[in-house]
Amino acid sequence: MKLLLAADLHITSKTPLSRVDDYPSTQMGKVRWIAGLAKEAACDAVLVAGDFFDSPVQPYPLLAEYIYLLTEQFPPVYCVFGQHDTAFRRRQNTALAFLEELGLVTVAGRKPISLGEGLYLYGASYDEEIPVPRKRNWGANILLAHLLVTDGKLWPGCEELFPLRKVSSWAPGYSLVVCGDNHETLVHEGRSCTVFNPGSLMRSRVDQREHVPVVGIWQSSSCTLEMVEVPVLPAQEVLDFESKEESQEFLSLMESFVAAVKDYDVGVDFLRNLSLAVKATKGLPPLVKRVVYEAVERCGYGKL
Ligand SMILES: [Mn+2]
Repeated sequence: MKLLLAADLHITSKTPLSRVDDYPSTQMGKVRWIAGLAKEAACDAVLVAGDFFDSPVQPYPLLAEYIYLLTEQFPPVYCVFGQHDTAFRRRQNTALAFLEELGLVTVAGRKPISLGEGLYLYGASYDEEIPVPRKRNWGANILLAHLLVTDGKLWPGCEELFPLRKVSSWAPGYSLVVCGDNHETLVHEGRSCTVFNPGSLMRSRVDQREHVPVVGIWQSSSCTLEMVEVPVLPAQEVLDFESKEESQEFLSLMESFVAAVKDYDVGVDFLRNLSLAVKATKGLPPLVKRVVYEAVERCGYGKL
């Protein structure tokens, strides 16, 4: 059996400030390319390790296009929820839950899903516990999880909860662990388990200029992973290196707004405080406003 492995698609209808192209259509092109690869490589299923969508609410036309794509072009798709797929950490009434309702994706969890050929798939969505597999036969168990796997500390003093090389301590009994959340590509092929963190499909910020998006193809009979690069345009053609969002001027404007919000003490409702602070701050640059509003929406809190 062959499985195509991906993560952090972050499907959206919005173009990030740092991109100069039509981001949603570039993104759809990549998802189409993944479907084509799955077909060409004769993959039996596609696994997506969370952050399928960039935010829990998506416009109908975008959903319609992806529904068509999943129905017509994809083999069965298994996934877990990333934090970006949830609203207030809840799954109800989200775009990914909608795809699940339609039967276009299957969400993996504690109960093993038989993929055939003696293979079992378990899942851990964001913030969920990692299931302990029932049987520990070699080559039998796959974990799909949205958790921050790390290869070295992200910052000094950072506690590494899921170190890449110590997978047998946090996910024992699996021969393949596919992770999402960390947008960098990480892979570790240990003696009994391969950990693969595909990384993000898109380069949404200038600091991702070196990132080369990849997907994996897992051959279960030999327990081998092949990484395939997703075709992309050169960073200079799609990323705006002069982007205002990246400029020192913008960062200092943002910092002074954040400092002002800290002094803005009106009640316990954070969103209300934030909204009042935005309105009360005289001369707040429109770009700062836009970034604040988008961040709130992206976190699943709706419109501020
Ligand atoms: Mn993500």
